[in-house]
Amino acid sequence: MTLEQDLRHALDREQLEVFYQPVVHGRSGRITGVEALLRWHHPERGMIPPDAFIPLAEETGLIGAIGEWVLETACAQLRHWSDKGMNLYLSVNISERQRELGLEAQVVRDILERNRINPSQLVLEITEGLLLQDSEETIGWLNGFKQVGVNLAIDDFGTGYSSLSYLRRFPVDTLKIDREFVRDLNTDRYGDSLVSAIISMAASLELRLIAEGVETEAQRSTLAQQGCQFMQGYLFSRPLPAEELSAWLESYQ
Ligand code: G
Ligand code: G
Ligand code: MN
Ligand code: NA
Repeated sequence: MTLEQDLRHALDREQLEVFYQPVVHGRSGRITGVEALLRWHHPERGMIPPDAFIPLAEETGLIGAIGEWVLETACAQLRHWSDKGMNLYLSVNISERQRELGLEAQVVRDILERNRINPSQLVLEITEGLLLQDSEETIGWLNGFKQVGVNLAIDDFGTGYSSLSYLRRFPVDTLKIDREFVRDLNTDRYGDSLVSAIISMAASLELRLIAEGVETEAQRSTLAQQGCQFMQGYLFSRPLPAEELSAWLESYQ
């Protein structure tokens, strides 16, 4: 069997699982939200990370059904956490391909309504590459989500060859600093300067900022000092299955 044939059955054979990684307020350590991250438990190959099958899912169009399943599953989980009194937001990665594959604003609205989730609790993460194309179709697609009341984040910010002017044309609320920049913090002065430039740019554009890949206390404290409010990374928690994250949330603080 090829990986593609296996992927065609992954959904109905219940081999896909959504993991969750907390996003915290860097100064207080308070948890503000979770990012949904897809995993594939392959019967022979073991756990396959998304980088190894999302591109295939995009090429084959399977990302349409898989992406909707992720959104539905993660929203149902958020409802469960809300019922337990936890006030979190949920961030879900979406691919550009999902635009042609039927992920319309109305679909997202239906999923939110079914799970009684307020649209302001959902963030859709898109990659910088999508914005670089700067097409009318993309802008219209994203504006549809904004009209539903959903927030939009740019993932892996800083890795594209961007003209920053696109930030004004797209209805984004949040930037996620790619972990490459966080890794270079405290190593040389250029690393620190780049991050502080991104932080001040986000502040002046009134964008929320999240640093990804925070692994050390030194990185956390430098980011907090420079004014980056929100963080995500192994220092706080790896992405975990829902049950494990529930336990983690209950024991934390
Ligand atoms: O979990 P991990 O760090 O291995 O994820 C790697 C990348 O895979 C993420 O940065 C994200 O862009 C992508 N990814 C994870 N889950 C999903 C998903 O449900 N849909 C899409 N389109 N991409 C995802
Ligand atoms: O959506 P995005 O491409 O940002 O996906 C986040 C990816 O980064 C996930 O695959 C997750 O497993 C990974 N990740 C999350 N926190 C850390 C971290 O602190 N260090 C590293 N190296 N990877 C991380
Ligand atoms: Mn992401
Ligand atoms: Na990403």
